[in-house]
Amino acid sequence: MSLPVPTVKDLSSIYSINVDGQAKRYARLTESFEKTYGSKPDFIARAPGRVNIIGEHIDYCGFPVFPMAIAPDTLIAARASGTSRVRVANINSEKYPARDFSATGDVFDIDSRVHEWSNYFKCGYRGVFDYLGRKDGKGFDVLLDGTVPAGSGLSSSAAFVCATELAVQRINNVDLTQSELASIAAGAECHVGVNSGGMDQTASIMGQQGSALFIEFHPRLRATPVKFPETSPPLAFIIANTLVVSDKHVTAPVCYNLRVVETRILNRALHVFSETLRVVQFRQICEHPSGDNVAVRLGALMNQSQDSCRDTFECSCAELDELCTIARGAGAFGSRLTGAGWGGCSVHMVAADKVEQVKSALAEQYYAKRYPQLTREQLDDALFATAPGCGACYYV
Ligand code: NG1
Repeated sequence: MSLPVPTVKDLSSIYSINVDGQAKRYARLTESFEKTYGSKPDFIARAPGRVNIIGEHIDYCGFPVFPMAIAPDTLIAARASGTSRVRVANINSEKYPARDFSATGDVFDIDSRVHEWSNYFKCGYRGVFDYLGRKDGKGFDVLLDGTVPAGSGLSSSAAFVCATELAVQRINNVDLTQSELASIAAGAECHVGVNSGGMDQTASIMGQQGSALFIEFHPRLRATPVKFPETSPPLAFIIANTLVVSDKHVTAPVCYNLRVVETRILNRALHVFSETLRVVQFRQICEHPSGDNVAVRLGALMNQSQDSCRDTFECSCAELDELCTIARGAGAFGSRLTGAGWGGCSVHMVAADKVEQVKSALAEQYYAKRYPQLTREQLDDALFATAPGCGACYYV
């Protein structure tokens, strides 16, 4: 059964750490909204990024994947305006200047040749209305605040598109289910020229606190929460960003979209089938963690996935390989790229008592050498521990 998107009133049901910091962020967003548009927002729509633990470049072939939602997210503060305009602004107005569209006209026109931030808003907007077979949108004002780094493999685009869908449907008094919204969002990025699969959008909408998701696409979209095995010490995850920006939209013809068609070629297909098997094995070990060395066996599957991405699918890069080598050397059970690759982030599975040790090794051997000018804050944004977080919701 697919559920509607929940509405929450308490930030501690969204975030498990730094709830005070998030409360300040939400208050800043509400204040900026009031300054920009003259009154408070009606609600805030929230959709998270995700980290894929295993199952890379197989969602668009229809095979199952194993991601989890994370705390970094896109917030969209929104208010019905009673006009016929859709006004879209971003907290980061220098990088993402404000735009203004007709609610029934040019908001539907997406020029995929232009690299324009508001195109992702239009994808979510158009996705909902195309699905409903309507074009009669109401005017509203939105202000965005995103903390998922763009081009990092943590699905900033899916978080943006999913949060937009939530805002659009609530303003227009529509209440689609989570699986409807995930499916719509999965198809919507084709309007910006990326032939994406459905992993990111499903993880963003259906994420569950404390669980990863085993996502299947056939015979229909289904996300089954799976807990990581209880080990002693418990398992923990670290995300490390190469800081090499990999923009799928810009490089689609020679990277992402090319791989989508290349999966028909035996070379590439070997990755797809072997990776699918690893996803199934990973789930089996999580659900039936009998025998010794559970963490080592899970880690080995992640390491094999990285080898296959590097050698057979050729979507890794020197910086991702280096992060994986350093983390494994410092005690990680498994290390691999996450997301499309060619830059962006890596993910590392470690024992909870090794988190600081692995982070220090990465900080000293990668970031201090390649990016000596990074501030403490920038380093904290690039290298952080993470846990399975909850999916999209409204905050009122
Ligand atoms: P990232 O790089 O996180 O956007 C992309 C695709 C996924 C999946 C992975 C590779 C989009 C929106 N997402 O993820 O569907 O194919 O690459 O496993 O294009």
